[in-house]
Amino acid sequence: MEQKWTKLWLAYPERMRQENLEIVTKIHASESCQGDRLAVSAVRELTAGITAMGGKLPEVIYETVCEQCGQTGEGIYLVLAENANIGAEGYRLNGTGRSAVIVAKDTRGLLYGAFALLRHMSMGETVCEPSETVVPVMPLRMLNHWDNMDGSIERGYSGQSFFFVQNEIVINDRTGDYIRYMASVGINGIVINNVNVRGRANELITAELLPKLQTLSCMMQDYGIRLFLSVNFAAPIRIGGLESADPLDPAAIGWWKSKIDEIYRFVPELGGFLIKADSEGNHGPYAYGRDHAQGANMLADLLREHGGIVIWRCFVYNAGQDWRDKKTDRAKAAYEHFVKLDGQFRENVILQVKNGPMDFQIREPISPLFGAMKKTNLMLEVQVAQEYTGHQIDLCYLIPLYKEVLDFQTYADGEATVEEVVSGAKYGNRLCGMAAVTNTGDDENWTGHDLAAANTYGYGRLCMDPSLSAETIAREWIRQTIGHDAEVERVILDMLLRSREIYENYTCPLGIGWMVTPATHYGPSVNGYEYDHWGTYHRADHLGIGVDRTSAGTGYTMQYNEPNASMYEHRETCPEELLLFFHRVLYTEKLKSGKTLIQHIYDTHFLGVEQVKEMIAAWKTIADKVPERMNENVSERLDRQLYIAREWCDQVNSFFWRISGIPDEQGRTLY
Ligand code: GCV
Repeated sequence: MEQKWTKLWLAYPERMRQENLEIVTKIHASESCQGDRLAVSAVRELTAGITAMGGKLPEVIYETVCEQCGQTGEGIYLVLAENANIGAEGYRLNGTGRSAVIVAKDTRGLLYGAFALLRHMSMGETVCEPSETVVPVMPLRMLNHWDNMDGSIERGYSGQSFFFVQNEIVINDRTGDYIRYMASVGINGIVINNVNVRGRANELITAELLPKLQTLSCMMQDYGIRLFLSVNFAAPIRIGGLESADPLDPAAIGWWKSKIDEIYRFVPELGGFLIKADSEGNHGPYAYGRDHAQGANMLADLLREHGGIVIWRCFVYNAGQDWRDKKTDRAKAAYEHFVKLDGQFRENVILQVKNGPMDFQIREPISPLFGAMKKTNLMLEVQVAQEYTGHQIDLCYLIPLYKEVLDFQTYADGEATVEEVVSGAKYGNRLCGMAAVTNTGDDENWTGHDLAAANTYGYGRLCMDPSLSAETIAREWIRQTIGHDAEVERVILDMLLRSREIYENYTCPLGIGWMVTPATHYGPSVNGYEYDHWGTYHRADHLGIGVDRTSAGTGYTMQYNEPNASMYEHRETCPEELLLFFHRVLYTEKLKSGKTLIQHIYDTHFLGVEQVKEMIAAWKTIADKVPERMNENVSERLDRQLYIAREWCDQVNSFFWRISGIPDEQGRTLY
């Protein structure tokens, strides 16, 4: 039966270089690899990849091999050397003329090395070329699915869930492929269900559904991935029949203890729980006058004996703000809820912090929590799903945004970038890393927009090695997914690398965010959130726009360490792309470019539309060089992007013209 889903970057069309064909006929693997589930996966992947790329089914020989064997022998060597001088999960890959040697001290490293070799081959290199030592930088490299058990996906833009259909867990060949694809870019933890645990999802931790989770967990374990579950803090009430989920109530604790023991009897390798508490209607410790540390620690104590962890989200805010209130600031919420608890969380608790203080807008400052929680395990949460960045209809390559976040200097205890904090480099902790709200669904191409898969791929690659540039990652993805045509690569690379700026140009100016259609979060609605209770305001009037978050305003700037606090505090030193996030600015004030604010808004919006037209024209030049299905998909998405870009441009520009009365200097049509 024909496969109904694409193979993403593991497509391996026949493109093996001639010199490789002669070499990759044998795989020599350490004897100790035999029977090891990860090593077996490494061999299976190499065998399948080589065969698909045009080689013959390679012979697999388990024998005594060492790093030096490759000097004289021929073929691929998988060397498991417990004393190798390589970090955990890492590998060394060397081409030595007639061989490629992968050395690791654990079999997960061998698996990553095998995928790396396949990547190089698929990109058109010879097996003798690669020479690299890679140790994953982020200890935890996680994906968060917001999949519901009825099959829907919260903020999903690529079809329905492939984990859940009609309130049942689905495990099939597609699940297996998904696991392979994610492991190939280094993912080592997957939360399969939505952080908003509703309906049937409450029952995931019951004896009825746990056996299937065990099957899924086993499949993931074969590829070095641990299964995690989102659980409802109110589970003792919802499924336990108790009256309270108070984290200090012995009855609730007792219920959780036997529940967690039961879960681990079925799924001994479960990674642990992801929890959204006291936010957006979810139950949490506040209901009992307890704090987040008390809530998280109660579960952590019970999970510890099973090797499990608690990942506790910091996306906590009061969603009931009065828009007239100019002192309360949602941006300050996470810091206010959590910094006072620094040092109080157990060792097996990680706090998961969204990249910005608001909610995955196209431009936000970096959350000040990364510079403030020095005695707590932290994890960075980014969104690969394009909730506010175009729903995988508009092209928006997000790796540059993630890199900005990782590179941000927090000045915690002197100096520490976000990368250093969440990789554990700064404080020497291992329970930390990155999590991404993923963008996959059961669409044939997995991600709605074919090119949105570059974000899925890139996220994993970045977790493995944040020093990779956005360009390198994009090139890798293009070569493996689409092919080696230089012109195709040039055009798509250019589209990807410009796409975030283009999206920003025609949407929300200078960090203000939130001009999206309420609820759906697609397309423009300048005032959609302005008089609502979500704490998301632009405060535009006839004179100017922006939120004063300085010490004279909401005081948000004070949550940063110096010199960041001062940098944001002053209009002159505030990075211009974030100007309206931090300052209220008059339309007539000049920006660094010499343009007035209002003219900047007009110009960037008109420009954004032109840039989408340029992308369409560029795509047309390569349309017949990419697979037909991909061309149809991307062409259709680009047309829809142009439509919505025009809507954005005309609505935003007309809004500002009407409210300010200031005409466009270039006399373009405003409505
Ligand atoms: C899963 C935003 C989204 C919600 C999401 C929430 C969260 O508010 O719009 O859909 O809920 O973030 O991250 O928990």
